Parts: sequence; structure tokens; C-alpha cells
Amino acid sequence: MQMPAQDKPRKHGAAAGTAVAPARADWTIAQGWDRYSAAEHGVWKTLFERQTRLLPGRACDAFVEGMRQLPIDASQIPDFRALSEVLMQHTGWQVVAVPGLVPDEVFFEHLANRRFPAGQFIRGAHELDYLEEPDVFHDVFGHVPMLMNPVMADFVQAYGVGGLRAKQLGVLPLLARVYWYTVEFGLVQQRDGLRIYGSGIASSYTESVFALDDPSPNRIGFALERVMRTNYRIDDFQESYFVLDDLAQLLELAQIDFAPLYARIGQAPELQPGEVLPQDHMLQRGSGDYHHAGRSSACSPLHPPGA
Ligand code: HBI
Ligand code: FE
Repeated sequence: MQMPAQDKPRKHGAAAGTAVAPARADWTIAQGWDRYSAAEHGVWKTLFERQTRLLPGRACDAFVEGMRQLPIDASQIPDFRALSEVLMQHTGWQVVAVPGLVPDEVFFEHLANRRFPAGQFIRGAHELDYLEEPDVFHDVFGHVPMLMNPVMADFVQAYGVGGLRAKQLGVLPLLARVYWYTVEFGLVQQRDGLRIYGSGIASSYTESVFALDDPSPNRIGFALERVMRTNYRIDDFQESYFVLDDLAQLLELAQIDFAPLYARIGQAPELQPGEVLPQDHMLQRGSGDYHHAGRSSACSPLHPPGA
């Protein structure tokens, strides 16, 4: 998506380059809750209200339940201290503020210690649906409710531990796909139908509809090695979503020794996001129309390329 120069989103965190080298080695900053302007709280309110209207019947039960128990509402950007107090009681997680994207090792080190680094800033009113870096709405509205769930809480910590290791082994892209197709863009089969648990979907107005209702994308039963071979799009809706039978599947995933998988999958051919294999368990075969038409509404909060 091309934008006039003056409308280009400001870069934050690691994406902003060395000009904002962090004062602390772990890249945390004060949230500075008192310093949010009325306009910034207003952007939160707009995003919160439209997303809250959309999610009943779309977000999975764990998401809805997590949201209900947290001190989050439309009126203001949440205070990370209040969120952390409740999270800590339920699953031992905390929310810490960071300027934006942080280096991979820093990100994993936080997760491995059950600290979720959340962007301190909020997107501007002119870029409600377009985001290059995770902001407070994506990170808090999208991720934090699921961290109230014990299974997700353990899975994300395991991703932090595994990420440190994968980075050392030079295989981070393989592991990052697991995170992408679960924590960020995962769907789950509930008794009453297909539901969203991925934060990239849950925090996106347009993708919350596209991921569940649009005939275009593939919806494929989650299979670990298959997912580890599959590239993903960071600049547009996903072409394929992977569907868990149950969130409890993440618990098994967190216990798998990935080392032998990395060796095997390193050999197998990479798959493109829209590709379908004969052995895939298809819940819905997508028409592919959206991506074939070359439209690009770019509505997913983006994560770093190469992730
Ligand atoms: N930093 N703040 C932030 N949020 C992320 O989701 C994030 C990051 N740095 C690195 C990263 N994600 C990815 O590269 C890893 O998940 C692979
Ligand atoms: Fe995210």
C-alpha cells in the first residue's frame, strides 16, 4: 500500500533505527499513562467500540472470558499496572511497555519470563486500519485477553524459550511461522462453530470478518510441520488460516522438542501462503478470489519481515 509521504506512519522501537537506542537493555520504558492525550484515548475508544460490536459470536470463549475479567473498557487506554495485577493473579503474566518492535532476543527473553512487551503508543486516527508495528491496541486488546488463559499463557512462554534457541540455531523463521499461524492468526473449532483466537485477527476490524466469513481464504486443520513450512503474508489478509480442534492442542505443541523437526523441515520445500497439499485436512477450500484480484487493503497489524 503506497501512501503519501506525510501520511507514512512514524516508526517506533527497533524499526525506527538507532536514533532511539533504548535506555534499558530490555527495551522497556515507562508507559507514562498520565501522558496519553484525550485524542489518544479517543482512538482507543473508537477501536474498542467497533471491535467489541464485532466479536460476539466471532471471538472464542477464552478470548471473551479473558476480556471480561480484565480492567479494560472503551473509556481509556488501559493502565499496564492494573492489567498486570489481574493477569499476575490468573496466569503469572505481566504487561510491560516498549516503544514498538524490539529485537528478537529481547522479545523472546520477555516472553520466556512471562512478560508481554506491549507497544506504548497508539496508532493515529488517520491510520485506524493500517499499522506497520504493533501498538497498544493490537498488543493489549489482541493479545492480553488470551494470556488470561492458562494454555495460551504456557504456550507463549514456551515460544519465548524456543525462540531464543531457534535464533541461536539459525532456524527462527521456521518457529516464527508457528507463532504467526497460532498466536497471531489462529482460528479454533468450537462446539458452536469456527472462532478467532489469533490476536492479529481479533484486533483487526476487517480481518475479523474476512478470516471467518470470506469465501476466499483456505481454512486448514492445523498440522505442525505443514505450518512450519508455510510462508505468510505480513502486508495483507492471510491466504490460509490454520484451525485448531481445541486450544488444548497448544499445550501439546509447547512440549514438543523442535530440534529434530528443524532438521527435517529444513530439507522440505517451502510452501507459499495460498498453496494446498493433497494431505491437508481442508475445512474450507478457499476460492482465492481476494488475492487473485490483487486487492490489498492491508489491514493486519504487521510484524517484522523475516519473522
Ligand atoms: N517486538 N514488540 C514486539 N512485538 C512482537 O510481536 C515482536 C517483536 N520483535 C520481534 C518479533 N515480534 C518477531 O520477530 C518474533 O516473534 C519472531
Ligand atoms: Fe502480535
